[in-house]
Amino acid sequence: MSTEKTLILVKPDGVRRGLVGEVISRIEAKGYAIDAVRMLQADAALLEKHYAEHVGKPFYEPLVEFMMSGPIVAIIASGNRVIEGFRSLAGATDPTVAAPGTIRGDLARDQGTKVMQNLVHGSDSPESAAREIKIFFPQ
Ligand code: IDP
Ligand code: MG
Repeated sequence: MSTEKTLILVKPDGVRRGLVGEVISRIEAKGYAIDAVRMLQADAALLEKHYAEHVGKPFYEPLVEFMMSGPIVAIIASGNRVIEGFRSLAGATDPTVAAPGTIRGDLARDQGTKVMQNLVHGSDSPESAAREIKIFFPQ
């Protein structure tokens, strides 16, 4: 059985606020391995691939603008059930109601913007993880 992998992003709000180390610490403290880390500036074409399921939704354009507003940090983490485990560490999409103890619940809040600024992304299935890892780590 090969160890499961997931694609995690620290979004521009997390990088701006100096929370890259905090996010990586929580992943490591939970016991997952950090396999790769890369800082990059996303462009519209990359984000259209990554967020293909959201193209056309009302928050899509604000999402792309937000995700291009500064550098992001892409991380591959691994461990048994890491996809589900990181989603649990991240908390609910809406930071206002994300549970305390989670990354979004502890560290993010509503900023009054059209897109929810919620610090992190985590793949939601093995298929998404494989697809997203190829987008951010093409080599
Ligand atoms: P997830 O990041 O928790 O998996 P998704 O539904 O995949 O949530 O949405 C991708 C990102 O788009 C979210 O993390 C959030 O930044 C933003 N988003 C999702 N739904 C909404 C919404 O209804 N309003 C504003 N922004 C949203
Ligand atoms: Mg998602």
